[in-house]
This record gives sequence, structure tokens and C-alpha cells, in this order.
Amino acid sequence: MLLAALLSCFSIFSNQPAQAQTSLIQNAPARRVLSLNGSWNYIIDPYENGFYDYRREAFDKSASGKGGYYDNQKPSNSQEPELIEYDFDHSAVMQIPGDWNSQDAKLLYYEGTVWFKKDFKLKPTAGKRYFLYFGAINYEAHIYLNGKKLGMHKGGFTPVQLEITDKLSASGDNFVVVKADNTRHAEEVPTINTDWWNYGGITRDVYIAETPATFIVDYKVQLAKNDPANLAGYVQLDGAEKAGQTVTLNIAEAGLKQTLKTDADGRATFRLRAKKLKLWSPLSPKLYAVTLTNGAETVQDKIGFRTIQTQGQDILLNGKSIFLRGISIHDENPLIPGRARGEGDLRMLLTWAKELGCNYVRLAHYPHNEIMLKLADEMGLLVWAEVPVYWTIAWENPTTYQNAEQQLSDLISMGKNRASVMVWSIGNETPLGDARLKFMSRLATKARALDDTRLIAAALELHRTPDNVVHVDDPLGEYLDLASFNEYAGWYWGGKPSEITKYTFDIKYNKPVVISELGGSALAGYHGDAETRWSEEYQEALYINQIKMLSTIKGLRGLTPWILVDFRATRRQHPVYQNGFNRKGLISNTGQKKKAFYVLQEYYRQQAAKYDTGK
Ligand code: GCB
Repeated sequence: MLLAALLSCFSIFSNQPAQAQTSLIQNAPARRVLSLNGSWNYIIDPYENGFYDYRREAFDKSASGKGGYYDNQKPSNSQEPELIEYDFDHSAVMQIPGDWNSQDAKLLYYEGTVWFKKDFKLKPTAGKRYFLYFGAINYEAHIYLNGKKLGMHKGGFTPVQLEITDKLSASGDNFVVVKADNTRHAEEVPTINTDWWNYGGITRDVYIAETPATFIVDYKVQLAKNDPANLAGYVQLDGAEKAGQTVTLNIAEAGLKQTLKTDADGRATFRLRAKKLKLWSPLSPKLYAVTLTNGAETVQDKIGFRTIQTQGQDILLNGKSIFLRGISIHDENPLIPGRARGEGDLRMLLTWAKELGCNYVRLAHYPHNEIMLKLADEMGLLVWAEVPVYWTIAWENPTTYQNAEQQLSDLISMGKNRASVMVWSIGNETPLGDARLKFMSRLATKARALDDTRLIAAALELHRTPDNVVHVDDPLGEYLDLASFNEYAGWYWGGKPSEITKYTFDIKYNKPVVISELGGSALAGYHGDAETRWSEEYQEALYINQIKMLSTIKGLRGLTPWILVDFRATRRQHPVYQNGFNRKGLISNTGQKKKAFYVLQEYYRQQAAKYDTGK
């Protein structure tokens, strides 16, 4: 606890991403005691007047630590009239989780600071610990409880967790204030340039998790690497009494029960024979109820077990060859519109993917909601999960690297018990260069060290020669398990859709080829012939010819075309065809399926008939 307290001080005074958080609580929603979702008051603060004084000194670094909006000051009844130039209680409210861009017309393009405040009642119980948990806040968040700073966090798609055990008020009346700032910076992750909307705010669930004084903070219960007969993993306790404790692992349905003893660091590793497990697969997404018990504490999870490995150019799921019928997905619900806000939105996206015939999804380009991974487990969809190391990152900046590594570690921590997750992707379309290779290969090594039971990949770029050969030879490929690349023949290059079948592929690596992107745009309801750009017929022809062209690739083991649904993108400014949306969706932003949807659906039907034998 002392260490955790010291670390959380560190985050207050440093500019680093919040290394402050103790390890993320595994399956945090299962420890939820109080949801803070709902209406939060907010104040728009482009000049950051609630954070800095007029000399641009941060209030929270002053001797008193006071003066910022986080004080949530209200007029007292003193004789002297006080000057207070903000008032949360009379400010507008917004629904959390939810981005600000789609909830207030003034904020559609806004990049800067918005302050949020929520009152809540929670009387701490003696002997318990409390953690304030945000699923995600984009991008830089400063968090205060009852006027005191808890910490700072950078990274818009990974959880923010702060211990508040000693900071809750004894009376039970509390308020939390968050300064969220989505300003883009060149040295951040992602950097200033992306092809998605920079949604700001508290975009995922907020709650308080309650735990015993010493508790199960983390665990991994998965099959050992490539070994369907053994479970391997660990349980990690946190708290003063963590050494020498007994933890029971129970998977009743499989008749497995094991008592584990923690070492001096509160960790118990195990390897357990588990011969008769029914393995998880998209055809049969079997999940087992897994229970971990330490004294009075019981943590429950639903976990599937499967192996995934490559063999030459093959991908083996549970030892059997699989073809990945995929689609790329952004964490956005165009129908609301805005960031997906909860289970219903996420289920809608994955249901569309199932309807398309998918057994696999690429969750681009950043960590998606933990709920998405759980739904994928339940619905039988394999997952490519990614960090926002996208395009031009500040490759030479050590802080940028640390930030990327932290986001990767948090993603892996959050998803490591999900059978659906088969790929950790370390980035997308990063440009060739020495500094980049060093940065990316280091990330690949880190990902492997954190979890060697998944494949490591990245979406690479290609280049062409005048003989119509497409080359994939990025040196980063050496460090990866898949030959994955984005390929836009018929849209960004290669002429009309009917011309692209002349291309052949020269792929340097003897690894499974999984095309991470392909596609072209169409405005739903706009019709023309197969050569009319933006028409549904153009996109349809593009998919037909892409499929023909790709079928010539030896070792093609799957694809995730770009993208399931049209999504908001600032760089897409054509007033007729785009109107602020990237139109490469197979489904429009009003939920209308375009012609190309059915082309891919038919291809996937054929692939399923070939590979999904049901055995
Ligand atoms: C890409 C990017 C993706 C873009 C897409 C496009 O290669 O990886 O983020 O949205 O192309 O539509 O241009």
C-alpha cells in the first residue's frame, strides 16, 4: 500500500503517463460496487483557466494546491462577497460514458480541455479498499477527489485506475472532478495525424471497485503455449498480507481445483493438467466459469481455452488450419452518433460482423472496450487487438516509446484472459526507417515477453515495381508472426477495379498472409457503373476483383477489409460523397448495407464451407 501511495504521488508531479496505477485490476467490472455512469456536469475550458493561474502556473502545484476548478468551490455565507467564476452545479450535463463531440454541437470539432464533475455517496467500510476506475478518458486526464489530486493519465483508450481508499470522505459525500484534454501532440500516441475522429472526454464506464485489504489484483488462466493439455498462469495478490496466502483456483465444470500458495511478492504461478477441456473456437465458443478464492474474496470470470500458432504459412487454431474471415471495426456507433457507449452498441457491431460471415475482427486502431473482448469471447469471434502506434510517431523520443509500451502493456493486461484475442498488433502503417525499426521491434519483443500465447503482428505497408508486382519486404516483418499489410489496389493506386487483377504479390516472409486492410469508398444509395468512383457499384466491383486478385496469393490465411461501418474522419471533406465520414464502410452511417457487403458475405460463405467443417 505504501508503495502504491508513493507511486501515485509520482504521477501527480510527473509528466509521464500514469505509471502510478498499481497493476490494473483484472476483470475490474466484476469488483464494481458503485457505478458513476450517468449525468456529469461539465465546463468547457479552452484556455485552461481552471488549471493555471494568470501566470500560467498550475494551481495543483502551488503550495496550497488550491484555486482550480477541482475545488468545486461554492459561495460560503461569509459577509464578504466571494468571486467564483465557475459553478459546476449550474453547468450543463452530459451523459457519461460518452464523447463530448456528439453531445454538444459546440464541441463537434473541439480539441482542448473540458472539466467534468460528479457527486456521489459512498461511505467507506473499514478494512476495504476502493479504486476509482475509468474505462477510458481521451487523452490526458487529471483526476481529483474531494478537491485533492489523485493523478494524471495519458492515453485515450486504456483504463485509468486510482486508489481512493484513504481519500473518501467519512461522511459519505464525495465529488470527483476530471480535467480531460484531447489536444493532439506530435510526441503522443497516437500522434497529431490520424484518420479517425478525435473524440474527447470520458468515453467508457466509470465506477468504484471495492476490494478486501489484500486482494486478487491480477490473474492469468489460459492454456500453456501451444499445449491443449495444460493450463498455465498466475494469481497476483496486492496488499500488506499478500505473502504466503492460499488461493483456490476452481473450474468446477472441468473438475479442476487447485490450491495455490503465494510467494513473498504475493504471486502464485501454476501449471495444471487439464486434459478434458472443451476448447474454444468460433464454431463452439465454450466458456468455463472460473473462480479464484482467497479467504473471503471470490473473483469470478468466464474463460475460454484454445491454442493459436503458426506453422509455415498456416494458422492453427487448436491444432487445425483456420481461414480468418474478418472485418475491421472502429470503436464508434454511427447511429448515435459518436463513440460506442456500452454493451448494446458493441453487440450491434459484432452482430453485423457475424451477419457478414466473420469469424474474426480487427479492432482498429487502438484498444477497444473490455466489454468488446468479452462479447467476442461469447459470440465466437477471434480478435486482432491493437495500440495506436499509427503513421508517424516520434520514434526517437524515449517518453513516446514508454507511453506506447504502457498502452501495449495495459491492453495485454486487459485482454490476456480472453480466448478471442489471438493477435496483439503493435501498430499500423508505420514508415520505414532505423529509429522506427528500433522502436517497433522493441515493442514486438515486449509484447512477446508479456504474452507468448498470442501472435504478434502489425499492419505493414507495401511498395510496387513497374512490372505490376506488389512487394512486402518491410524489415519489421522479421519480428512478427504474420505477413499483414494494408493494400488499396483499386482505390489509392492500381487504376479501376477491373484493372487490379494484373497485380501479383512478392511477399518476403514465409508466414501466414493476413491482409489487414483493403477497400474503397461508396456513398450508400449513390449508384453508377463499376467505374464511377463513390458509387456502390464501384465498391462492389472493387471487392469482386480484390477477391480474385488475392486468391492468387500463396499462403493467404485471412483478411480484414476496411471497414464494417462508415466512420467520422476529419480528413474526409468531400461535401457530396464524404461530408466528414470515411465511406469505406460496407454499412453506411445510417445502418444501410451497401452492395459490397453481399460480395464479401458470399466469399465468406464459400470460405466457411471450405474450412469450417464443423469437426
Ligand atoms: C489506412 C489506414 C486507415 C484509414 C484507411 C483509409 O491505410 O490504416 O486508418 O482509415 O487507410 O481509409 O484510407
